[in-house]
Amino acid sequence: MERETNKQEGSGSSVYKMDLSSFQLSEEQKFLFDLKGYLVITGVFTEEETTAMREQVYKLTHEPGTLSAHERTVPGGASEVVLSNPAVKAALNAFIGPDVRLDNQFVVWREQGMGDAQGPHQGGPERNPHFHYHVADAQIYSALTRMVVELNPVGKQDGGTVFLPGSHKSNFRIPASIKTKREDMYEPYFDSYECPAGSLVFFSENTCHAGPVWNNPDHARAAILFAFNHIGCRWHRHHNVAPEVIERLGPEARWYFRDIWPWDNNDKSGQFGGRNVVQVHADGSLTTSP
Ligand SMILES: O=C(O)CCC(=O)C(=O)O
Repeated sequence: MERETNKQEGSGSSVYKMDLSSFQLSEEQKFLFDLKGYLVITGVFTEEETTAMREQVYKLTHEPGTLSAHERTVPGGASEVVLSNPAVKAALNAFIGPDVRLDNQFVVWREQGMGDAQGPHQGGPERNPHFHYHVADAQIYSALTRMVVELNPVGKQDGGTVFLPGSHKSNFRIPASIKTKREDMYEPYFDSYECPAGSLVFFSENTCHAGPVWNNPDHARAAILFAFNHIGCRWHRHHNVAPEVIERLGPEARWYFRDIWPWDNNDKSGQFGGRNVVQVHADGSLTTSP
């Protein structure tokens, strides 16, 4: 955090400066995300962080009353670490650019036999260009990008999310013969992944994907699914994060909840350089999008 560089003299307040540069994705990781429309990054969170988040997701789905108000939705409580993780920030910077916001979150706890009711969705030129997948000047603009935090191990055929690789930029609509919900979600078209607990899976929402029925009898699929977008764009009507949760977040996590605009024409004083920021006051309180 580099508050000093943006300090406003005499105001006792400073502008929080988000640092997205502490880690960089490799050339191979960016290439694979662009090629296939999804990317798995294994072993991102420590065992301690993963266990705490798994417990939070269990309580959220089974006994929410046992959680304090500030942890009753993600990313409050144990899951706040996700938004400051260097790999998360590096990937969002690589896939959306430096002006990111959190668009939506939900959690899943799927025992054997439970699965997403939806069949394969998205992929191909189905959406308005503002929400589609683009690359310009070596920057990916993936617009609505989903990030899954897997909190239990996932085996190849366990029922992690499956993807139709390359479909985020296919030029034709996906034929119904491929897109139809099927018994076997894996063969021959869809890719699945395996990963240890504490891993991340990123995908463009334009990549045709599905959440198949969970098959593993030994443990549930426990996951947090975030969606991110550019600061000027919103897809979901609700981010589903409780106000009491946002109120308790530190400046780094609060940054993802800036209002939905990239430029302020009325910032005549130039106090914030026209930018959409988080202000940190002398007493530690925060103002989002002042
Ligand atoms: O549940 C899953 O694994 C997939 C989630 C999904 O379909 C989505 O984020 O649109």
